Amino acid sequence: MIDRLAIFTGIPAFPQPLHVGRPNVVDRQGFLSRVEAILDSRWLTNNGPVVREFEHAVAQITGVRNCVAVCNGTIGLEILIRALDLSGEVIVPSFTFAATPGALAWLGLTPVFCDVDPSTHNLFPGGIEEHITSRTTGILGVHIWGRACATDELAAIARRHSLELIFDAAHAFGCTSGGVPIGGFGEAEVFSFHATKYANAFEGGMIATNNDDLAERLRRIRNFGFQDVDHVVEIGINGKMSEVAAAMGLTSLEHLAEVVAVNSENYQRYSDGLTGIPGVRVVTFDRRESHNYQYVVAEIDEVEAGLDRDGLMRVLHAENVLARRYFYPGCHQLEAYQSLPGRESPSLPATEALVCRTICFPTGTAVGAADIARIASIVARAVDQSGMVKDQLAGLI
Ligand code: T4K
Repeated sequence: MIDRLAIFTGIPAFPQPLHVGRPNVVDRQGFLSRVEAILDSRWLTNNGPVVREFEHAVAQITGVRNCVAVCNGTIGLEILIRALDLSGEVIVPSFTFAATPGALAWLGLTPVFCDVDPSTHNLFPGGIEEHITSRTTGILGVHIWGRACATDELAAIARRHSLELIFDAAHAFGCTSGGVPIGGFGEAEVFSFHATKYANAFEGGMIATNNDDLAERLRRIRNFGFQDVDHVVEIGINGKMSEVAAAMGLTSLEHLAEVVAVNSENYQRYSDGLTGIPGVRVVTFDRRESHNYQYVVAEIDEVEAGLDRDGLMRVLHAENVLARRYFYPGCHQLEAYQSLPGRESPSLPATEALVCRTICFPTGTAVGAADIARIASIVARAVDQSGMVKDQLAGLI
C-alpha cells in the first residue's frame, strides 16, 4: 500500500481494508448445525446426502435437469471439457479470469483468444468465425459479471460449424438471459461457488446440463472414472465436493434473497454516488433480467477523468479500499500463454482497451451504505483534483 495522498489528509481513512470478494457469511447457526449432523453421520464426502441435496437445490433454482457438484469451478470446466472429448482448439474470450483458458490448456488444448464486445464485455459473436479452423472443436463463452453472453448468436455459430458450445457461468448463478435462468444454455454450463461468489460453498462448483448421458459421464469422471465398485471404465479425476462444502452451499442458497437485496442496493448506491463524476461509468445491468449484482464494475476514461484507472486504483488502495482491476492484463497477454511454443500474442483491441479501464469495487454483505458513500467521495475528489493526484503519484515512483 502507498502512503495516503495529501489531498486526503485530514479525512478519516478506512481503518480496515475493504476487499473486493469479501465472502457473504450467512446463517452461521444453520451452517453449524448442518456440520454437526454431518459429523454425527460419519459420511464426510464421496457423493454424500448433503452434496446430493445441494445438487437438487441448484437444479430446482436453475430449472436444469442435471447438476453435478464438483470441488471448484475450474475442475468443473476441466471435467466438462474432458467429458465432451474436446480437443485441438477452443475459442474463448481473453477478457476473463485465468481459470477459463487454464482449464483448456491444462488438458493440452489450445485456447484461441477472441475479442469481446466492448458494450457487453462478453465474446463478440462477429469476431468468432475468423478464428475457426479445422482444429476447432468448441466455443467456451463466459458470462462476465453475470451478464449473459449472446447465447442465441453463439448457438447459431456453433451449429453452423458443428462445434460444442459450453459456458463458464462462474459469475452467473442466479442470473437470467431472456428471462431464462443461466445454467441450461449450450451443452452445459459451469457455476463457481467459491468463497468470493454471491453464493458460496467455501470452494465449489456445479456443472449444469440437460443432457442425461453427459451428466452420467461427468459423474463418472468426477469420481476417478468409476462406473461402479471395482470398475474404472475411463480415466477420471477426484473432482468431488465434500459434505461440509455442500452444507455451506445449501445454507447460502437459503439466504440468496437477502444477499441479492444487499448487492442490488449496494449497486444502486455506487451508481448514484459515481454517476456524474467525469470519466467514471458504472457498468449497467438490463433491469428486465435477474442479476446477482456480485460485481460492481466501472470503466474509467482517462481523458475525461484526468486520471487513468491505475492512478485511481492507487488512490483507493492508499485509502484502504482494495479495488481490483479484473481482468488485467487480458489472458492473451499472460506470461503463461506467451511462452507456449508457436503462440504469438494476437491483437484484441477491445479487450486491450477494457483491461486498462475496468475497476471492481468492494460489495456484498461486508460493505454498507456509509462505506460506499465514502468510496464515491474518494473517487470524486481524486477526479476533481486529478492534476494534483498525478503529481503526487509521480513523486512516489
Ligand atoms: N471462471 C471465471 C470467469 C472466474 O472468475 C473464476 C473464478 C473461475 C472460472 C474459477 O472458479 P473457481 O475454480 O474459483 O471456483 C478470485 C477467486 O478465487 C476466483 O474464484 C474468482 N473467479 C476470481 C474472479 O476472484 P483472486 O485471484 O482474485 O483471489 P484473491 O485471493 O485475490 O481473493 C479475492 C479477494 O477476495 C481479495 O480481495 C481477498 C478477498 N477474500 C478472498 C477469500 C478467498 C476474502 O476476503 N476472504 C476469502 O476467504 O481470485
